[in-house]
Amino acid sequence: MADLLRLLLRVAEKAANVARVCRQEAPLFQLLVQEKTGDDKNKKFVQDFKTLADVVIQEMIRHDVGVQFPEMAGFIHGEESNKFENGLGESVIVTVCSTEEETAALLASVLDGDRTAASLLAGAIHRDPASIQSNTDGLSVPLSPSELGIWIDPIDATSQYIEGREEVLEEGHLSPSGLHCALVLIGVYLRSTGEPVMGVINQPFNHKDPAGGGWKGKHFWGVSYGGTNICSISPPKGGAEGQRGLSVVLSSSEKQVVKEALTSLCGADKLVYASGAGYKILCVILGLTDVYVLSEGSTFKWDSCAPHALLRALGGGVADLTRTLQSTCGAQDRRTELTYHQPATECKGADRWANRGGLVAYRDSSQLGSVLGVLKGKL
Ligand code: 2IP
Ligand code: CA
Ligand code: CA
Repeated sequence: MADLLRLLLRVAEKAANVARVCRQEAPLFQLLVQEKTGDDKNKKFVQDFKTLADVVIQEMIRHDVGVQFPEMAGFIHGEESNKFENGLGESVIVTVCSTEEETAALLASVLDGDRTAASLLAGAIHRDPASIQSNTDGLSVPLSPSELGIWIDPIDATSQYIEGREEVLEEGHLSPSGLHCALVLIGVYLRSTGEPVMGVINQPFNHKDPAGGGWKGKHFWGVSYGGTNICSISPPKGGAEGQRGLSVVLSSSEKQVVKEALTSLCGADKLVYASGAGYKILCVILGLTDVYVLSEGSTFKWDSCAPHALLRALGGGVADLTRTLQSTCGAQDRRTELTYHQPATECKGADRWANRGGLVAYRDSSQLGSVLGVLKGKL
């Protein structure tokens, strides 16, 4: 498991490099932010490029993990499909080839012959990332790769990534929107039970290098299986809630009835809003807020798997909101935790993997209990 964790930290850093390169290199940045003007062909092409960044990152992760752990190859899933249909109606299977030149040639065919953009992307995909500082020595968990599956969200909060607003993050504060909400999420689950056992989160745009070297990222990881619970982040000191009162984060599009119920519990100033499903769970992990409530089925397995593993390692979790509200055991019912191995067979396409009952992410089950208490009977 330690080998797998180190590999995931590396590929997540490579993914972050690709995400940064797309914003830093002018020929790629132009494609990312171009106004949707011009002829129809151009409009479609710009749309394609935005999806291409995600597809390329996911395929790179799938490729690198499959090479080192062939037993996992059929169990690496993600938000994107590698069959890429460009606006011209051509369909290309995006794969990472064994050499940079081959990958560049393949990408050029997707990018309508734009060789400059294709070689910049291929360069980032094949370049070794800077070494990752992570204290994984001595980590030993009795699980083998053949028991595990992976969920990847190559870029979560894509809209924030494309909009690209730069925020200076204040220590200990949640910043609701901007580039820092974009995250690379890689979660590992147990094929037999669907429980999340390992997660890596890479935040490609954490801060700007004061020496002018561009954006620097930050990474977080956690492992939770059996008696082993290790997280790269320590739990917030002395229960953050003690000093400031319970705080809950929501999507700005959350239902009014949920907003009202939670205002009655924590007061309007402790109800905060932020972009990105992954970023909101990360805020709970970091103790910037206590609970994340989502009443809609608008997130997917790839959004929650990685941060869920970190929360479990810290003693918290992510539960299915609808099922938890129906459970007679409430906050203590571990059976309502989200799982990652079974699709909703009655649904089609991406919806098969939606967290259909909504979700609630928490570090502390007594805080979960208070939130469930005010939501009961309201939804
Ligand atoms: C999205 C993204 C959105 C989130 C939505 C996710 O993933 O995280 O921000 O909505 O649920 O599926 P909200 O910000 O309202 O929580 P992606 O960016 O990968 O499509
Ligand atoms: Ca997502
Ligand atoms: Ca995504």
